[in-house]
Formats: sequence, structure tokens, C-alpha cells
Amino acid sequence: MDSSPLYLGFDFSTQQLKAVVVDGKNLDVVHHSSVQFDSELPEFRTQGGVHVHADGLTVTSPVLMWVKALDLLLAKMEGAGLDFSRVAALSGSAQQHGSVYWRRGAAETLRRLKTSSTSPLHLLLQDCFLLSDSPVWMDSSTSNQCQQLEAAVGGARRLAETTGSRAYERFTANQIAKVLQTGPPNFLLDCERISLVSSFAASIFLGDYGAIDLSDGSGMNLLDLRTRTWSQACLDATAPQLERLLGAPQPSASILGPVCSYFVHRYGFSPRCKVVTFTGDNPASLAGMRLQEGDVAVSLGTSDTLFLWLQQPRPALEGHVFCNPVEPTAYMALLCFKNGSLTRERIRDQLSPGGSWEGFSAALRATPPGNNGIIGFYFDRMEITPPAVGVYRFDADDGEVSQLSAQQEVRALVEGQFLSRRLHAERLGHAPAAGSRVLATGGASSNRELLQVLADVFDTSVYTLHLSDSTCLGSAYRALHGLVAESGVSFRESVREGAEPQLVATPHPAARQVYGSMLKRYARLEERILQTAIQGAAGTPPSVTPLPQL
Ligand code: 5FX
Repeated sequence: MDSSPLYLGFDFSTQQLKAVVVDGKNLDVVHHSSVQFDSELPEFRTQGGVHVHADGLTVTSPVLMWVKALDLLLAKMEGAGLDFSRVAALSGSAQQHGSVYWRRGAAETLRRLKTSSTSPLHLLLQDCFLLSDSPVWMDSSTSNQCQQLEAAVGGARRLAETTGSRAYERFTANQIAKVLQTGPPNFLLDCERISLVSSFAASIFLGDYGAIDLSDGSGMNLLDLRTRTWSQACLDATAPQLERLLGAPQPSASILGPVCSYFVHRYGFSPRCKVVTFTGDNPASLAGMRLQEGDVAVSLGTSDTLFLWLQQPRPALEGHVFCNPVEPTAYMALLCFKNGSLTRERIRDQLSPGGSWEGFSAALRATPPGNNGIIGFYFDRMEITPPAVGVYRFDADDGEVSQLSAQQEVRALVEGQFLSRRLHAERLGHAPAAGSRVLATGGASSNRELLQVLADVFDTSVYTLHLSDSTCLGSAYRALHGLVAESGVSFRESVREGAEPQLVATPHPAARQVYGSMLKRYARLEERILQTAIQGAAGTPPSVTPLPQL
């Protein structure tokens, strides 16, 4: 019988609850399970795990759906024969920014989980929540609260410098302010605790309120990134008594305590199994990819997402800086680009009817790095980074042109996208050093020619990492690290057995000069586009090439 310790990682994501178990001996994944909210818990009537309200802006999820999903998931895992007694530690992650409001007296109910009970969790906890539906990250109904917060702390830049992000509608401070302004009367009197979705989930395993971890706590517009404590100015601007309602944030590798008796009696967990702080899905994914200092992870999906490992925070008006989830003195940054794969597919299809990726690759092979000075911006939909829309093409003299050959257009798109990723990463403090890596993940990361351009533009070797679920895996890794972190073992050391990324592209020596100067031009042209858009909004029509039909 195998008796090596197991490490369990959960992910409470928007559409499903997932779990992964890794074997401590070699970090192999030995089990994974999931529960889909819409189809397996239809009584909650969610679509994609959420309720979109009549205003089209408010988006919430039922708290008891998450609790019931946990009952169901653990039963599935038990049914599959998982030996919970071997789990030495568990941790988890959740969608970021969402908030859970515990009713006065809920702590006592939670503590009852420390005595044996066999009732389902959702029945035991059914009266614990002041709001039956929690605001989640897809909510964008708090523009007024964002303006109020920025005004109260001295502007968007000041807020970003303190908390790592300017005010965002989905960030928890603005959600809490809205609940206070529009929620139940006596809210402050009746609310005992406010959790993030991550710390709410940890609380159930603990049978007590679990602390918010510093990394997920950075997505609230409330945490001072440098002191790693709540910012008094942000607390005061959001709600009275907020410090009491949030509790003190904890480092991401903290052990919160042992798993409570409920799980020991009902599922056979060991009473020695430790609960390590739960974090946000993006920080957990950074852990799952085992990112290191100087690395940047580029996820090439419907939208492109960048994770950066930063030693020093350099927050800006775009993107987000969080405390690093695996290195207590470092930071991470998150950048989202809405125009990713859909735009690449549109330009691919322009090459030939029904277009193929082979044709796309051939176009990259047939055109030189730097595209003879052509630079393109392809914001088919309103971009997040930077906030601009439209398609703009420039020749080597920075003159706007309306058309390119199909092959030039492929290169202009790919180079433009990667120059943008590099420019905005550097603005947040990304500074590659010897040994730095670009880790490419997501659908488009199987295209070698595309990855060669990525290596050339970033002047950094590109590796691919095909993990089926870096978030859940990151949670299991963090559980393992939590057990040894106090004795000074680094995260990297504790998970050195994990899957190694594969080297797929090294930068061409001549590319450094080409893209070094092109990056400066790209920044200037981007600024010009943004200025034109501002003037356009003020009444002067911008000279924008009409958008192609999607
Ligand atoms: C990050 O800021 C986000 O809002 C999303 O990536 C959520 O965490 C998705 F769950």
C-alpha cells in the first residue's frame, strides 16, 4: 500500500469547483475531480456559474451553491477511492475579488464543524450568509463607488501606488461600499465578517474564519502593497469598522490550522492535515507554473494574459500588482489584453478562405523580423491594455496606411501584439535578466513560428508548459510548501520535482536591435492613437481605418 503524503488543491472558479491531488513523492497528479455548477446544481439556476441581474451590470453567484458543490465534490472523490487520510495538507484558490458576507453568529456555526456531524455542509451553513448571492469578479456595477474611492484617497494614480491598481468595478472595496450603500438595513450591525471567496472556502475547512491571504487581498483596492497591511485611508473611504470585518491579512504560505473534525469524521481526513491559506486563481496559477524571478508567463487564449514576477512593485494606471503568492518579499503583476486569439483567427482567415494555421506560419516565415518597418495595432474590440479600439497600420515613416499584403498583415499583427505585451510588462517593472524565461501557455502556444516572434520581441528564450490546470495544481503545490515554509524552505525548492517547461524558441541574435528600436516607435505610435481617440471623443473625428466585420 502506498503511504506517501498527498497534497490537495481546490479551485472555486466561476463555472466549476475542481480538485487536484498530487503525490508528495514525485508531484505526480494522482486524482482530479470537478463539479459543474450549471449542470450538476441546476437548482441554483446559474448560467456559467453566475446570475446576471436586470441592469446587465450586477453579477452574483449563490454562496450555498459553492458550499453544496463542495459536498458533491468530496463525495465524488470518496467514491473514486481517494484515501483522504493520506492528505498532509490542503489549500485552494478561488475567482478573485468576489466577497462573502457572514451573518452575526456565523462564527459559532462554523465552530460547530469542529464537533462531529454528518449532515451535509449546505444544511449546516444555510443560515450563515447575510447576502445569499455574492458579488463576483464579473460585476461592473460599482462605477460610482470607484469614483468615490479614487477621490477620497487623492486620485487614481495615488490609489494604484498604494494598492497596486486604480479603482476597478470588480475590486472588493468598491463591492463592499455598494453593499453598504444599497444592501440590507443594519448591514454593519448584522455582518460579522467579510471574506473573499478564497478565504470563505478556507473557513469551511478550518471551522473558523480563515484569514485573507496577502496575494488575493491585493485584489481589493484595500491593501497597502508595501506595508502588506490594510491601508487606513482605503478602509476609511470604503466602510466604517472594515478592519474588524476583514480580519488581519496573512502571508500566503501560512498554516491556518488543522482541518476541522467534520472532515475527519465524514471523509476520513487525518486530524493532523493542515489547511494552508487559500488564494486567488491568478496567484495560484503563477504557483502552478512555478514562475521564477525575472520570468513572464504569457497565456495566449481568447484574451491574452500576462503574469510577471516582480521584485519591486511599479504600479501603473493599467494592470494590477499583487503581493507574490510564493515569495514573501516579491510581487506579481497581471495584465489582460482582450484582443488575443479571436483577432489572430480573423487575420489567419484573411489569408485564404477557411484559413489554416499552416498558412499563418508560412506568412511569418516569408516576412522578415521588423516587417520592413511596418507596425500594426489590431484592437478589434475595445482593448483593456491600452483602452483603445480600431485597426491602425503604419509604414516605416510612421505614416498611416490603409492596407497591407496578407503576409505583411500577419506579421504586423503578431509583432504588434507581442510588442504591446512587452511594452506594458516593462512599464509595470518587468526587467529580464540572464536566465529569465517567457513561459507560453494556452491554445496558440503550439505554433512554433508565433513563439519564435515572441522570443525575438522579448529577446528572451520561450518555453512551453502544457498543464491541464495550473490553478488547481498551484493550490496543491502551495499546500505542500505551506508545511515547510516556516523552516525556511523556498517554494521553488519544495516543488523542484514538478513538470519542467520545454525550451521551444531562442531569440535570434539580430532581433535585439530590430525590436529594441521598434519598441520605442510602438510606444510613440500607441500614444498617438490614444491622443487621437481623446481628441475624437472631444469632437474632432479621428482618422481610423473602419473596423472589419467580425
Ligand atoms: C482577475 O483580476 C480577474 O478578475 C479574473 O481573472 C478572475 O480572477 C477570474 F476568476
